[in-house]
Amino acid sequence: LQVLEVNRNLLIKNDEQARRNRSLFKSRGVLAVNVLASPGAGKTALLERTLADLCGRHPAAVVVGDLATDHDGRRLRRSGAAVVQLTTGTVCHLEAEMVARAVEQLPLDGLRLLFIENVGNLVCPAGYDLGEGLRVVLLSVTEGEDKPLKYPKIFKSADAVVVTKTDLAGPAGFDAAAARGAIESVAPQAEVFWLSARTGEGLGPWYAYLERRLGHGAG
Ligand SMILES: Nc1nc2c(ncn2[C@@H]2O[C@H](COP(=O)(O)OP(=O)(O)O)[C@@H](O)[C@H]2O)c(=O)[nH]1
Ligand SMILES: [Mg+2]
Repeated sequence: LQVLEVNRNLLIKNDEQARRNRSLFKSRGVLAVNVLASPGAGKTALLERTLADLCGRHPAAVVVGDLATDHDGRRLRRSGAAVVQLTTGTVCHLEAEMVARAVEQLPLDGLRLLFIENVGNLVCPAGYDLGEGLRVVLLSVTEGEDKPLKYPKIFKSADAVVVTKTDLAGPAGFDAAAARGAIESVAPQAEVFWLSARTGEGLGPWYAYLERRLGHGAG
């Protein structure tokens, strides 16, 4: 019972900080995009590609969370975007407070897009609002088409679901119809994109979506 209370209080505190983050992003006209997926689903690869293609038109920055190492931060910095790497130690998700501290390190003037690469997993990050304007959940074809059914909470919270690594669908024996059905049944609210950060297939609709959301007033 004690533990439940602690968790509940932590989540209430997180929600309060998330509200502050959200109003900061809104007042600055920044679209914050929380990117969630299991380890290796292709979060960093998609962000590298997205930054390379959009950064020139829409100034962007990244906050990236991992348990350990600055590998992803260094990969993402090659795009020229400002990047803050958070290492969480044993914490399996990012919290609104961590994002607030990271954002203090970023130049917000003129910024339009803030990508937040969450710690890789489909469980812990689901309950933590970061104050984002868009929540994007990735599903790679190599994970299997049933993951939305097995991890419904995170998919139910998604504004968009991005099926990644479509270039590997054949070798992986990925059943696209089953995946479509699983996403539709668990996350009917989500816009769905199919793409490969490797070949570039399907990136156009993903970029158009981000630009549409930027146009709707960020935050
Ligand atoms: N074939 C293929 N490999 C990809 C694609 N996206 C990512 N990968 C590979 O998948 C592995 C994990 O990618 P990464 O972006 O680090 O995943 P993250 O852990 O979700 O950030 C790396 O070896 C990437 O090169 C893709 O679209 N196609
Ligand atoms: Mg990564």
